[in-house]
Amino acid sequence: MMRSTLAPVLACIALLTTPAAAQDGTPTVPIALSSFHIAPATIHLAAGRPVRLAFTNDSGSGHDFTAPGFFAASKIVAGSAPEGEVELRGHAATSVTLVPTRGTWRAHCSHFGHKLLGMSATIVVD
Ligand SMILES: [Cu+2]
Repeated sequence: MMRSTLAPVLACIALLTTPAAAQDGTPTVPIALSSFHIAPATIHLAAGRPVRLAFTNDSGSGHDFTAPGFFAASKIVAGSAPEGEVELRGHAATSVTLVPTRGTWRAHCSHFGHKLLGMSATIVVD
């Protein structure tokens, strides 16, 4: 458990301190969380191709991007999504680089009531 929780943290620090990760040719897909919206509502990814999901929280309150099926089916290369969730404090940003598997998954913010207020998205990998 120690290894699986520490390694992504170290990878995340490396991403934050060096711009190299953004220059390695891996395409970046921005995903913006706000109160109460996830944009884009449909996230289209290419199966088997590494992609950097760049999450931003454009609001002052906390939100998360919860997609356990999607993250479980993906090979995470950098960053982390513990228990299928990327948590962002207000105005925070983080990224997860992964290789997605073909399929269609639901994503939402698991904060109380936020999904009902509109914080859901669909991830289409083909
Ligand atoms: Cu939320």
